[in-house]
Amino acid sequence: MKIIQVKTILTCPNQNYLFVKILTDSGIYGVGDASLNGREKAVADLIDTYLSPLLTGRDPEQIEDFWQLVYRGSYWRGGNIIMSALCGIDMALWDILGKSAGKPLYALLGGKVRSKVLCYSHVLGGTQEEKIAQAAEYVQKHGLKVIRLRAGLPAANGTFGVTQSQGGPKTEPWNPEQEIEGTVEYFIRIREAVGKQVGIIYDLHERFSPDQAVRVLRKLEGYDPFFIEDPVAPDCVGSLRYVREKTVVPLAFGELYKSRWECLPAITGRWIDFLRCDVIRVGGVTEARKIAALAETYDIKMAWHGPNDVSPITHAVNWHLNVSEYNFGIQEDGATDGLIRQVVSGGPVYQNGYLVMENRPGIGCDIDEEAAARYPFCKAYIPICRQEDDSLHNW
Ligand code: GCO
Ligand code: MG
Repeated sequence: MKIIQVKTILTCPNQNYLFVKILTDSGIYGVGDASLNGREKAVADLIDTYLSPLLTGRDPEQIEDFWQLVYRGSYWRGGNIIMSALCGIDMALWDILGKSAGKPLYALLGGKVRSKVLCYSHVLGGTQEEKIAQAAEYVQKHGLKVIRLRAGLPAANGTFGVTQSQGGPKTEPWNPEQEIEGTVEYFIRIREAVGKQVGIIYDLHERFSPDQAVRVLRKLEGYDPFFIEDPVAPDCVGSLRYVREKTVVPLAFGELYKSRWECLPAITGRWIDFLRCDVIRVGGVTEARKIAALAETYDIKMAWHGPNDVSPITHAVNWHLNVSEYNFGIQEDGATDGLIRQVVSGGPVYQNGYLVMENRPGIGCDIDEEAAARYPFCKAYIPICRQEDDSLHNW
């Protein structure tokens, strides 16, 4: 079998996505997700200009060799643009392998060790009262066992991702002292509303400095968080260790890591309980399974990043990893309903606190190219944060 064409599909069904479709001379094709919120065109250009010519004529089964060719062979290793491009291709190659073997991706990864995937969803709401009502409804009506709260404005419509072309990034305010108080009060109110049995995750979204993060975490210790995500930013590697040493709250980290080497200090130092890498950011299935194996070696559970800004294709890949990896923890289930469902079919479905998926060869998703063309790319930025003195802060 030989690769005859590599297509990039850029589309904006309410939010920009970048897909890769690899066609072979056997008629089998594979699909992958290379979406990088706010920088989609840069990734598409890398694939179209540099990577597609390297793929044409190759045997699609040589997945590891292609991964190494892009990672090491370009000399300039890694980074978000390269790894996202690599991921779109890597996913599509695994999809082809599964389809040609007539097996779902999880079977290629060693087979199922569980039948369904525990998941959590985001409490969005508007006012605090609405959020509390929404959390209670998630649990009582929809059977969610774990819910997620978030520092700052929630990732609701238009706060990240796009509904229309933007001239520049939207600015959100950030006041750390108010946020420390607000975070703790909000967590306690949600705990009272949902009861003791429900897991509560709080994504602090890299917003706090190490000393502020410790203040928040210590105050939350008595309220049993399932885990606290990204209490600090990843730039200064030692900050996570500083926080870890001062609290007993379970910690999750990793959505901004771009390779297994970036994960290493947190894994080998046991600074975290859950590793939350994003399969697109780390270069696809090939790297994801190595990262999961490394984490398993150190008794750390996986909680793959699964926000609203990745497509059902990535949610499906997460699902295949989750059912086949021993050290599964939990899966983030960012909403993938809405217009994207017109473009991508397949992927996991929510069922009473878990994600389940039909048995199909490969990843199990397909792209409707005509539907994608109905929603053309729409330039947009991720928002930014500014403090009261106008200084820029992590969003
Ligand atoms: C999460 C993430 C996302 C990011 C988003 C940025 O935990 O789901 O923090 O909500 O903000 O992926 O594009
Ligand atoms: Mg997060």
